[in-house]
Amino acid sequence: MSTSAQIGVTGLAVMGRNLARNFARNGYTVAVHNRTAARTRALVEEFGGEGEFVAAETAEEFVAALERPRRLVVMVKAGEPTDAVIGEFAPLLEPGDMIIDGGNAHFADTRRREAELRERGIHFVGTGISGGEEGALNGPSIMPGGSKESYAALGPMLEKISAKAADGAPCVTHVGPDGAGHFVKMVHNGIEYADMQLIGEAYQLLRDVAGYEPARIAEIFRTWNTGRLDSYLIEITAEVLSHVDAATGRPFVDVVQDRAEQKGTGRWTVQIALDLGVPVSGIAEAVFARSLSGHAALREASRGLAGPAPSPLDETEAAAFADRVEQALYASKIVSYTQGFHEIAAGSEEYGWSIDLGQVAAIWRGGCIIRAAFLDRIRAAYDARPDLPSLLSDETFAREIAAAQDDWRDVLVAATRQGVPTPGFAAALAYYDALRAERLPAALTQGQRDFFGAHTYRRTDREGSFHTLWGGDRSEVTA
Ligand code: NBP
Repeated sequence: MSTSAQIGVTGLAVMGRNLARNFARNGYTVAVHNRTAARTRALVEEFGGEGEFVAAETAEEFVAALERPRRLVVMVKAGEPTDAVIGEFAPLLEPGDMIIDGGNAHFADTRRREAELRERGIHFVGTGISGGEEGALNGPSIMPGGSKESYAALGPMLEKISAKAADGAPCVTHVGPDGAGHFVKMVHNGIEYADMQLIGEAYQLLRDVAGYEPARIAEIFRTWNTGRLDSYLIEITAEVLSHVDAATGRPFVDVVQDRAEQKGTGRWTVQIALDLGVPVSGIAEAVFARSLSGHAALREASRGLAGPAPSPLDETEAAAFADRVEQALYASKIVSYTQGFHEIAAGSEEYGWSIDLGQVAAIWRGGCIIRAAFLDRIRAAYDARPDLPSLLSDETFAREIAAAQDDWRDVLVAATRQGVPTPGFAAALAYYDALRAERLPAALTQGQRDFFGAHTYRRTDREGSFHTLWGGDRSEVTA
């Protein structure tokens, strides 16, 4: 066996196979390996003509095929399979070699694995990869963590196989040490949940309030896709909505069960946000909305509950309403990204990752599921002011929300009057209003907590902690 392969991929299901082909198509010699060897043989038989592959049946053969320092990409099911594969390969590696985990690992697992392997001199590069199977083959957005040295040896190869943004920049950057890459991938997926929920709410409003059919709504999404909402998710929404079911002749969206799954990274984004104390209400509502949709029995039992009488719009009103929905969708989207970037900033602070938020926006511009023209403007906002407290503090975004807010509020009024659930739009507006509020009822909360639990409070006019003797003469004491 020659030691000629510049990179190896183990785990050749849909993602690993396509990633291996992507490396090979870009001129690299790729060692390929899979637990079940039949997959390895199938890859070489089917796609061997696309480039140079070295098929390895055993772990030893695979490692021996790699030039040093070895670059070994693991694309297996996240969780125990990843630990099993690391356990199998690490003893065969030498200091300076790299294990690149491209699966959807939890960043805490990545931190643990990185620390363990660092002890043995092996670089563990937890890498978020977005774009699904098509992206893996033709250019994903890649979010590698790990050491700077590993990026020096690996970065140029990742830059070659990654998606390219409209300005030609590769959609990959060294996100930060240890688990930073997987953390950013997790939040990417959380934002993806929120984006999809907001688009779903816009669709439901156009259907139930404006009274439009799916084909017409598809046209509206196509129009929106030529403006500031230009994005992969809006584009595919139009495709899905215009698709007609061949068996029934009905709109495809009407024959699909309305139950969505929520698992993995979307849920983790919310769990970690709770741990970090970051309000990601839009992402949380998206996870909860999917969860609610899946409670079939509960929904069935609740179907007869009272709702408002329908009040159809005429053609002119419906068209005006559709324009307002675009405003509400755009404003809510800004809030989702604001929340997601806040979580990344908080994670970066907590774990000392020094993540460049502008770079994160930049590498999401191509290849990944949330790719959008809009991300270029987020990049510009952080580039202009790296210490931006929030995207809402950026002048351009603030101005756009100011222009959208009346319509945003009107859409929520209409949704509420007509009984259309819009938890994403509503959470986004509540977040916006809470952030800009002069005073929040948290002062009352603190008073209640001091009353029942002597939890103390701080005053607006003096330093220190105070407690009121609620059960006594209600005088105030210093706590
Ligand atoms: P899967 O997540 O379905 O995993 C299948 C692969 O894991 C096969 O190669 C299988 O080998 C291998 N494997 C398992 Br399962 N247990 C193993 C073990 N104990 N030891 C060795 N190998 C084991 O594949 P995928 O959908 O290609 O995804 C790969 C990774 O990429 C996952 O972490 C996924 O979350 C992530 N990801 C997927 C997407 C996507 O769009 N699908 C996007 C982004 C990231 P076998 O052939 O011998 O059973």
